[in-house]
Amino acid sequence: MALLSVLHYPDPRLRNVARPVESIDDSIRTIARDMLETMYDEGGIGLAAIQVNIRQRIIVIDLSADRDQPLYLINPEILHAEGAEKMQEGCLSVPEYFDYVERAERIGYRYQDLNGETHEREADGLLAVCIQHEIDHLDGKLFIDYLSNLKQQRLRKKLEKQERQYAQVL
Ligand code: GNR
Ligand code: NI
Repeated sequence: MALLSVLHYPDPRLRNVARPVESIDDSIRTIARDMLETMYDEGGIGLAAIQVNIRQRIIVIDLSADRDQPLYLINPEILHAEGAEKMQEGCLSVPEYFDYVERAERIGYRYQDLNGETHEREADGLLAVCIQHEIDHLDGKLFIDYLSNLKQQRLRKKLEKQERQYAQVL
């Protein structure tokens, strides 16, 4: 097992689009387990491969308090989406920033598990929001893309300044 390093906005690599996983083999299972370990280490509830600079359609999620109910979603797709709700979101790639985003309230989704079996499921609440947030990452999108231009500009300036200060102390 290994910890991976998480890219931070405005890193342009977060804009890459991930390609479908063609064969779910040991190398994919290793990536998925390393992603889960990284997500637990960083205290997140989800992580998409693009965030660790891997351009493949792999997502891990765990909403449980005990951090013992991992979901591995390979090649996830939204089949249908209904309703709308606003929820406060955060992102491991946008540290220390939280804001409200409107997303579909209920979704149907399809994915493959680590054995290559295909599943179709329904989700609502936080799981539905999280799956939409993670699939956006695989398409090079971030939750802050939904905010006003003014908010995005302020945030970019703040994080660029933080990165500069961090670079100085290294
Ligand atoms: O840890 C996370 N929390 C979260 C809260 C509300 C909506 C989405 C998320 S996902 C985020 C982890 C992350 O950045 N995944 O890409
Ligand atoms: Ni995120």
